[in-house]
Amino acid sequence: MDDQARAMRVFSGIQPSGGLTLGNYLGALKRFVSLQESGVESIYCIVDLHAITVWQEPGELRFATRQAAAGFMAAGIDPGRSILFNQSQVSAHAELAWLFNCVARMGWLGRMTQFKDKAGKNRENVSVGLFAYPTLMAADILVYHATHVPVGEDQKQHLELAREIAGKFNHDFGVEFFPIIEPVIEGTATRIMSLRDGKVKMSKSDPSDMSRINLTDDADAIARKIRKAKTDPLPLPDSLDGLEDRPEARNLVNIFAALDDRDPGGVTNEYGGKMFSEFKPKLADLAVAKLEPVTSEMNRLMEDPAEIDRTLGQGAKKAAELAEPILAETYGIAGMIRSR
Ligand code: AQP
Repeated sequence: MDDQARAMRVFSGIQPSGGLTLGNYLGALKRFVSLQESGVESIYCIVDLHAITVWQEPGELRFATRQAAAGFMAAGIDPGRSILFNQSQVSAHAELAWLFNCVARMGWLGRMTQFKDKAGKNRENVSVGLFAYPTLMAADILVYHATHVPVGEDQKQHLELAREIAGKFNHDFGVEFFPIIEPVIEGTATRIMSLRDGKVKMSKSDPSDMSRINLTDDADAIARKIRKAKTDPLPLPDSLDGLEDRPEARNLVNIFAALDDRDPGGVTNEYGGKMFSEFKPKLADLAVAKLEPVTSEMNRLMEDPAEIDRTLGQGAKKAAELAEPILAETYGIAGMIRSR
């Protein structure tokens, strides 16, 4: 491990607001595994407190939390080397989020595009939690003094807000306590798009199951969804320039490249001039070959939910040991008496 890796502490999370998608796998899990393999200290969290900012049926939330944990492990996260837990088991997240609610400004949160998209015209009726989502996210990261946060493109604005919150806290109290975090948004899979509309993100809560590949889909479902994925009637271009204004084609090329760990330009070099009727079956075969081992390992892990719960509990204990001293110091800086 080099000096830079030694100085890094990575934190990232995934919401158990449904089953994991190919977007979560390529945009998050696969990158988490590479960071773990490079020896960086990594903390990964299933953010159940974030998930409940929109209604979750309790039984489904429990199931989705275990399934997300199984997804992390099946993708290659080793709970012996990385910390893996669910957020609500470490109360320091919610406690620091309250302090940050008192640091962040209404105007900052009101500008968040995810809030505007999710609230839509229903602003008066969404939960206060949905509005305050980014302060909890800032707390998730900063309660560990994490330095780097690997995320997809959609989370960039929230991370900028977390930097503002850290900066304002440090400034208001005249300290250099919270680090200024670095978003890590890189690679070809930072924004995997819906299979039905190349202009919207692939999302676990999209009402159309055909818009996404779930990590629980079997080979037939994967092949069917790719076959039916929206495209255009033109052949694939032989360079990336030819993909401008062709969002669906661009998305399928990006998915191919990310699954095959290569550059999208290499994919257009190889498939330039070919029709989608030829490209899609190749993409389906590749997706099945890469995802099938993950899906079957997830299914195996899900056969023993008690073991998953034990793993999450052990992870939460390790996470709390890191978070609690940082939280205690934060309370002290803010002038709160700690007499225990
Ligand atoms: N389509 C995507 N492409 C690339 N990365 C993605 N991520 C999510 N979707 C894509 C990344 O996965 C991590 C976890 O995201 P999340 O599940 O916590 O929240 P999200 O971004 O809001 O994902 P969804 O699927 O859209 O959830 P819902 O539908 O519940 O809102 C993040 O790093 C995210 O960038």
